[in-house]
Amino acid sequence: MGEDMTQQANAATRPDCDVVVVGAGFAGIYALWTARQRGLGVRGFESASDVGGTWYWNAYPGARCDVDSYSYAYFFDNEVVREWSWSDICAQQPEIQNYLRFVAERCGVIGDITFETRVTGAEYLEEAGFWRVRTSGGEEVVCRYLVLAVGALSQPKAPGIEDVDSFAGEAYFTSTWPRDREVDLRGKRVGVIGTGSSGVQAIPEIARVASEVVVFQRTANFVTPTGGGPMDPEKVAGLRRDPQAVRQGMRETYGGTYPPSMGDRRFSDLDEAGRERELWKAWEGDYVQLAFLDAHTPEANEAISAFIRQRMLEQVNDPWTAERLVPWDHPYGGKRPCRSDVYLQTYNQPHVRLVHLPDTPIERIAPEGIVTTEQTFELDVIVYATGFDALSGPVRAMNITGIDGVRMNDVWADGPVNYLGTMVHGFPNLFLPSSAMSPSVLSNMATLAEQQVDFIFDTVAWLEENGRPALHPRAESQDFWADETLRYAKRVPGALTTDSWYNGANVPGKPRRYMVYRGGFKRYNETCYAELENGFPGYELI
Ligand code: N01
Repeated sequence: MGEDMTQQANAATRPDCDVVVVGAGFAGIYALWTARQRGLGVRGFESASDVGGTWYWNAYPGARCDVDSYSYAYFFDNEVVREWSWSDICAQQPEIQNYLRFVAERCGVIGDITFETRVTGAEYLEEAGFWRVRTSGGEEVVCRYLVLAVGALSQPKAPGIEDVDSFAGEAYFTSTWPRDREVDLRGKRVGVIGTGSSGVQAIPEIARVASEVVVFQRTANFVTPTGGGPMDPEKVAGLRRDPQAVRQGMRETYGGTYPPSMGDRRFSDLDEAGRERELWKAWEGDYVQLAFLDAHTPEANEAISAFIRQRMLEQVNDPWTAERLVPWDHPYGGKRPCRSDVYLQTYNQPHVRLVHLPDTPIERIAPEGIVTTEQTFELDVIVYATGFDALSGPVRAMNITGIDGVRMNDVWADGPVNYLGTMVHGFPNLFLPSSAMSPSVLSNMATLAEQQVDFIFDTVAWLEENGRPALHPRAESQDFWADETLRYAKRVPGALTTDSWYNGANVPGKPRRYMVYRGGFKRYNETCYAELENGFPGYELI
């Protein structure tokens, strides 16, 4: 018997544990806890040296959450809800990471995690019906269920600029900001490439200390106020009174959030003056994107987009700069909108300058700085806020093989396919929370983490109760889900026509496929549980 066959034979009788969870962010921590609660033996692996996932790595100045802290938290445990107090409606990165450590410690899962260890690949052992997981530490672990809680925004995208390594100064990515030392930008000339949410949050903080800031913008984004500030004690008390009711209630909403403020009138019912009045009310209440009950219609979206553009123009003194900071090329929501109370005003400071790349593109990086078609900008530091190979990227970065040795990367060669955003045909008992085609980044990721992990472990419980070792979705279920994802995306103004990381357009060569399910959290949750209640008709049982 060859070595591999011997290993398979051993693995057939002796998995090392029931579940392996990869990643220790929101989904990973809750998956570890849930596995333990359900009496399953579990191991976790995390490439960082601490818990936090995205909130560990993105430690750039100004990093904070622009989903409010009333919702962006766990609700599975009443005591956690009652013991933790957020300092701001838009919590900062260090606070969110502390929170995740607090929860992981309180739930006793820290000891289950092997840190500073990357899972490099996993293969399905067909005979045994188990997964063999390989790590960067050279370890191999055989398990029955594999949960890849690797996040949606954890695979940084290469900037795609020539001679990046030639720069003689310091260079940082917002997505992997140094954690082991303070980055001192005081008095330095800093160039920032990228004006997505990370750039928009980092630029004002960098401008506070740098002597000169040059922002290299390829595409302008919508920027609206954050709604941040002190938590409302009454709202907090309401959450603490019955966390389970809040948890259930959030699953009944479109976005998986504590009911957000929103307009109570329909755009289509109002005249011009009425629309303007509602837009102002919403802007001042920090919910301009939800100014109307029918905010999703193209007509309402157009009015909302125009209104935000006007408010943006008013915040920037220099007309040339103002005009270029406004997104004229896509409607609100086509790309992921940004939120900041200070970003636009940053350009009113004399040491901050915008470079509009559509006019003068970057040619290359040079030892002294950034070279555009117009001039060379001499810099001490370059900050790349250039984004991620989002949603499918983190899974594609691993080497996963399923039934018949089929590779995930081959199955996903034309873009990710799955059913209900959690499982892929040919990869039994492999679960992918926070990956493509779930409500993911267009819902509250904290609520989604709990929902997906619950669904995964409810599926596992069903298998065990019914004496079935494994399941995976039918190929036709994946076709159905791809159609559903596309059907809902088509309803969203600009979703298919705007270049964005939602559809893979930000990564050169990545197949274009809309990767977020926009049917809403409630419908998503109901569709998942309809499968379970009906004995998984959309799946093949093994
Ligand atoms: O990344 P992005 P991000 N030359 O992809 C530009 C979440 N998040 O890290 O648009 C020049 O949005 C690129 O330009 P273009 C949130 O979901 C949440 O900022 O491709 N420019 C773009 O401007 C967010 O959406 C929070 O033309 C280049 C920028 O880099 C997601 O993370 C906070 C370039 C990348 O923007 C990703 O945000 C922060 C090049 N070669 C982030 N390559 C919260 O508050 C790229 N760009 C919860």
